Amino acid sequence: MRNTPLLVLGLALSLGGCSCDDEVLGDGGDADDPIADLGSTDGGGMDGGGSGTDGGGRDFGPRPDGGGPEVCDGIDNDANGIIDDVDEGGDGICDCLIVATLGVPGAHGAGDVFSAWLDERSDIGATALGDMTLTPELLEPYQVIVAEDLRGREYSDDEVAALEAWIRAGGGLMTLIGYGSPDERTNVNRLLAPTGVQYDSAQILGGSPTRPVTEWTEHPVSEGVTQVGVDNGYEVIGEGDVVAREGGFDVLRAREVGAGKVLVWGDEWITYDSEWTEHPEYQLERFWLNAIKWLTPATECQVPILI
Ligand SMILES: [Ca+2]
Ligand SMILES: [Ca+2]
Ligand SMILES: [Ca+2]
Ligand SMILES: [Ca+2]
Repeated sequence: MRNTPLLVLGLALSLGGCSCDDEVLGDGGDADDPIADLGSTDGGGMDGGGSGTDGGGRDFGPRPDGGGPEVCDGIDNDANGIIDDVDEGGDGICDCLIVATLGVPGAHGAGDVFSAWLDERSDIGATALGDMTLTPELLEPYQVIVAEDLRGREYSDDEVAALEAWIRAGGGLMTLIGYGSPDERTNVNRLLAPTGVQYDSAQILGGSPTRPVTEWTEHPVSEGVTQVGVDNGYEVIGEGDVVAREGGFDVLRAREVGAGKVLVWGDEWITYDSEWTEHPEYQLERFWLNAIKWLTPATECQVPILI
């Protein structure tokens, strides 16, 4: 299975289909899945010490460290130094990963392969937070959050502070841009402001269909990656390490903020079906695997990438 990612992807495409119409804003509250319960009961999704205090859907019953095979319980069961490092399918995404998306998927390309791909690689799948109000309680359960199109939404000071606190406590935030809405850049820059990384104002790197980003610096996120496509993005400026450049523009910056991390990518085409299925010269799946692994806390849910 691990040798046939395209086959698996094809399956994900056909199963995941395109339930992603343009009006996705409205179903941003689509968080009535198990993760919401995890978050609201005790916020203990990332809490290894939660045994006995939860009333939620997960079994946090007492299990001494080193006491057996690794399972998703917030404890390092096999005592190898990594909590919940489970990946039974060997797909490179930790089965215990608690991940969410923010905003709405883009509409310039078809489908939402990214969500379908991610959904089937961890037990819980990706929760779509949509335009929900960001609070410490909402964010606390998640280890990784990917912000997509943030148009139509003005984030308050409290929300910006909640996201910053979540990052500093160990959360991993990845942001995308380039969806073409006038306010998306304002909104994502507002959320990113405390991290020191920002999107510049001029649109860059138009391509047809996409233009490959070909300059990659040594970084965990660039391992095995030589080309990924972009179309009409924005340069990533400010703090952090430049991981990818093209045409004289910085396209990807990575920065550690407190105990957490931010990864700021200057476009959104990496979520569109065409980039996953029509460009064998792009290492898009490897890029996403690297990104999610790097954003995940170093001692939690770290599994090998085998593709
Ligand atoms: Ca372990
Ligand atoms: Ca465990
Ligand atoms: Ca997996
Ligand atoms: Ca774009």
